[in-house]
Amino acid sequence: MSFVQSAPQLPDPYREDRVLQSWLARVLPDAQRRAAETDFDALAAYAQHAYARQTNTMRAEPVLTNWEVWGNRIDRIELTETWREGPAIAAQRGLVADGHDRALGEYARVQQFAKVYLYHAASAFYSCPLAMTDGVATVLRDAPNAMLRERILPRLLSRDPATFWISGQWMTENAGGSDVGGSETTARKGADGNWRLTGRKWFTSAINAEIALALARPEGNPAGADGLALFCIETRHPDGRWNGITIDRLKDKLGTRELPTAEIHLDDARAELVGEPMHGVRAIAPVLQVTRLWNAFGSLSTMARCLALTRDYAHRRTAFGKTLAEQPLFADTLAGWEAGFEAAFHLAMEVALRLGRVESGAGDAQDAALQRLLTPLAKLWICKLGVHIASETVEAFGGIGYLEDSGIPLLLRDAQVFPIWEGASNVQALDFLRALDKLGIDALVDAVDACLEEADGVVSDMDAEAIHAAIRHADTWLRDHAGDITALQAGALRLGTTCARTLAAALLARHAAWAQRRQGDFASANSLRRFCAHGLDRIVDALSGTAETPSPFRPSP
Ligand code: MFK
Repeated sequence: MSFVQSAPQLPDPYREDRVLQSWLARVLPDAQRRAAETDFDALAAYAQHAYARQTNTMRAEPVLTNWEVWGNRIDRIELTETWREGPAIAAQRGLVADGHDRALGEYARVQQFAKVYLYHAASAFYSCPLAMTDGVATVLRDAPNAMLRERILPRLLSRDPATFWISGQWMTENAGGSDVGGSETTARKGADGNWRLTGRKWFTSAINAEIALALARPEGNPAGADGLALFCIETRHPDGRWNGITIDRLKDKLGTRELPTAEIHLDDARAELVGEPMHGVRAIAPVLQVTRLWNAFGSLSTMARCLALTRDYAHRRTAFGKTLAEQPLFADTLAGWEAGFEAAFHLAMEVALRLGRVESGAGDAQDAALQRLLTPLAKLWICKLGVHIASETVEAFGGIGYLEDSGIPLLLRDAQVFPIWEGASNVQALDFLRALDKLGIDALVDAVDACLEEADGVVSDMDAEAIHAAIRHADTWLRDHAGDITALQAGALRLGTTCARTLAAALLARHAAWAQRRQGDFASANSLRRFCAHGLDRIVDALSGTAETPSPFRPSP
């Protein structure tokens, strides 16, 4: 028998994750961490179980049956095994409930997102409806409609699988996923006082959800985003029939293939108005803020999976007389991805921390500003980084990494959804610009300064100077272009990426200093050095990348 390579094994995603362990040790109070550890361990065990199963069953997908044999329309969805397990795990482990649990105080969101991070890569994107459910709970919590608060919300926050419901979020129509102001779905108030929605929704993920929030235009309202209103739909009648919904087909997607994403028609679907019969985009914005943070954590979870498998494989695979881990270039390459991942982890966790502080009442204006500014930054940079690291992982596994049944291509295909889902990177960059217009950049500059002050004496002058220089450049660039909306928009992604990387570096510096002083651990400091060496500033020349740059596809004048 010739040589057979042993397959990579997944180490314990909780106990063996240095970055998570170290961050929790610094931030989460000991008693709270101990209390949460049963769930952390259970989610890690589930991840290992699901990984072992997934390597044997690569192609599980949901099945839509539109018609039963006698000719009745049924639109039945059969879910995959991982999806059938989803409600019990989500409810019992508090994947949504924790984030809204006032008893967890300002750390509610941190605890919740640590769980999301542990669960996502095992969830076959059951995390998608959980993200939407979390966002919808955030809206319903403050909704003027008491029925929604009293009847629906407790189900979204339930820790009992028997009563737990998930929610969809139906915004996207054929006319636009980004520009939703052109939505064509109409809302009509009947003589019985009930609202009925009619139209077509084009990307309804988790169509098996019990409820969904949907945008629709009440009859007589003006065109544009402001004329839309936000509605809550229970997808089925109490007897199980669909509530004015037909499922045309499931989308044939590059990744996320266990997630049933549908095209649907609404035909007089009964709905509840969430608040006022206008300003629907403003009303749904909190959903976007929450789901975008889930995206960042989903991408981090994928990266952690990529890195864990690659690192394990690097100790199994021998080439040219050494393991890959002993090959200087392989080790250097891997350390580069790990540094980026670690910085990204700190950025996402900072958003979770600030969100929890704001929601629990422990936060101040600085927390609120940072939460608003950092959410689109985390989404735009971390989700792109996830695609890069997943792509590098395929390469690290060589030919086997290109084969479906290694499970590695799945990581890349799934990672690619994050920069698209809930607003593409350019949409995030423009959202960041809008938030800057309202809040200014001072909160970011102050946050960087505060981190560097805490890191003083431990982090090298060179790293500190690089971080300072990058945030000052962003500040100056903004002032230099104040009022020039074309230049600001053209540079928004470069500016956003620079700010994301710089904040991430500053947060990592603060943590590295803590880990070095308190635990004698230099790992984060090493990551910081490497991350800074890759350069923080992506703004470059203000003119590059604008419409004035000559295109290679146009003939020269
Ligand atoms: C795992 C799943 C896989 C399945 C495959 C997925 C494939 C992709 C499927 C999709 O289609 S995902 C795409 C989902 N779409 C989005 O995420 C929306 C992207 N577009 C945006 O984010 C736009 O910026 C947005 C629609 C929110 C707003 O555009 P508009 O129409 O120009 O409105 P405007 O005037 O900017 O904002 C309206 C109000 O909302 C304003 O409040 P006021 O009325 O008080 O002024 C804004 O301040 C507020 N707002 C907007 N974005 C906000 C926000 N508030 C807080 N946070 C935000 N992020």
